[in-house]
Amino acid sequence: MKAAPLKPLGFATRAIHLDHDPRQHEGALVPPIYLTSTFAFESTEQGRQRFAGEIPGYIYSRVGNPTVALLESRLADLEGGEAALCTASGMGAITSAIYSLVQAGDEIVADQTLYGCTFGFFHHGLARLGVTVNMVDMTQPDNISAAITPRTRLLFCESPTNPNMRLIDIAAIAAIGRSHSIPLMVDNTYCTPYLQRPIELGAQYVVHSATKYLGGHGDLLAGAVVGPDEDIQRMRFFGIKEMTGAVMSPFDAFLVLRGLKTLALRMDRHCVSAASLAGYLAAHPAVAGVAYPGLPEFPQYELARRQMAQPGGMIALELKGGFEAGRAFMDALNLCTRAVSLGDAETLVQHPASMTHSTYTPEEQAAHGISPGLVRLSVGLEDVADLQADLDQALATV
Ligand code: 3LM
Repeated sequence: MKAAPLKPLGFATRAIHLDHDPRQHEGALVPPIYLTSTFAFESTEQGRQRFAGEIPGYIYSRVGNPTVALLESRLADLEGGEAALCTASGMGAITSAIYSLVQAGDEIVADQTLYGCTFGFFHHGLARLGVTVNMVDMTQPDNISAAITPRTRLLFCESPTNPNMRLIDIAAIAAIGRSHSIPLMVDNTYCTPYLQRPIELGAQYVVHSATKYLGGHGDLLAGAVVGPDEDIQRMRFFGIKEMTGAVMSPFDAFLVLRGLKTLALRMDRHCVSAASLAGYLAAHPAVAGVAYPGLPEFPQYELARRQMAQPGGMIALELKGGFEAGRAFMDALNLCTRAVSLGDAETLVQHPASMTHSTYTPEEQAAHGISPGLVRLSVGLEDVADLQADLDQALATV
């Protein structure tokens, strides 16, 4: 299920066409959904050979399915990796991948700010299995070398980080990892391969919550891992098949394939609208601070320009009145929807300290840079004038 890059073709073209030839499917423009759990063998010997890996062919949808395989080949290609594994959710991707790479006694060095359930998995789940995760501020690459020990098996980060928009210099971190023969895994959910390609920057693995921009319509849960073929096969045949069972449904694969067709268009619009709203918010007297990588005053603006094709659709903001003002602002919004998740057509607003990052204790939030007053905005695809009007009337109430 390796990707076959159609290299001279552009990103959007490959996201729409790669590896689907209607002539092989009765002329069907849209790839069919193979909604089947199992696959018939022509003979007992053929079944044995497929199980033994002596011949290619599908066996059972927990280890492979043609609709899911098409999505895997597109995601591998778009991320510039050898192969991909699709999973039931982003957490399914992160757990299935990491269970395949570490064992009791091993260590991981991760950035200090992670999506709440990734933090929970690292801090609580892996700890129970005897795997230690050392969390450091990866915006200072020197911290990584100091945290690496002979037991370190993996470096892990998001960039931008959820929810506070810190950027990690992926190329710099990957180079440190390489000098110790330790691979880097990057959660690329916030950017998608349209805005940032960590493997081209030196990372070994990319993980995604495809629930977000890749799906793009808030109607599914899905995830993916991209990386070297050999490792992806281990994640498939051990991580998913024997550990998590976090397999993607063929129907969800169909929905993500549909989402990919408009990924480039949608990301362009998310970015333009977010840039406009970030500028508006930064100038508003009720706003204490805005973290958006496209603002010239963003502390890592230069890194954003180097590493990301565009600054993305996510904004973190803090109001002058702190937590209480943030709550009043969120409650006053009419068009923007109060909901967790991100990357949908609808603009979503949420309060990380009490929602997505409530897996951190208040003390951990303080130590990991998640401020109690932070409000997160996932800028959607609505008319930006309508969004600004909604933000404006809500800010006027605080
Ligand atoms: C959220 N995030 O609102 P799923 N990696 C990143 C993520 O943001 C997420 C995952 C992995 C949110 C979900 S919070 C209850 C809702 C950077 C999810 C996990 O398993 O597909 O949800 O992905 O920030």
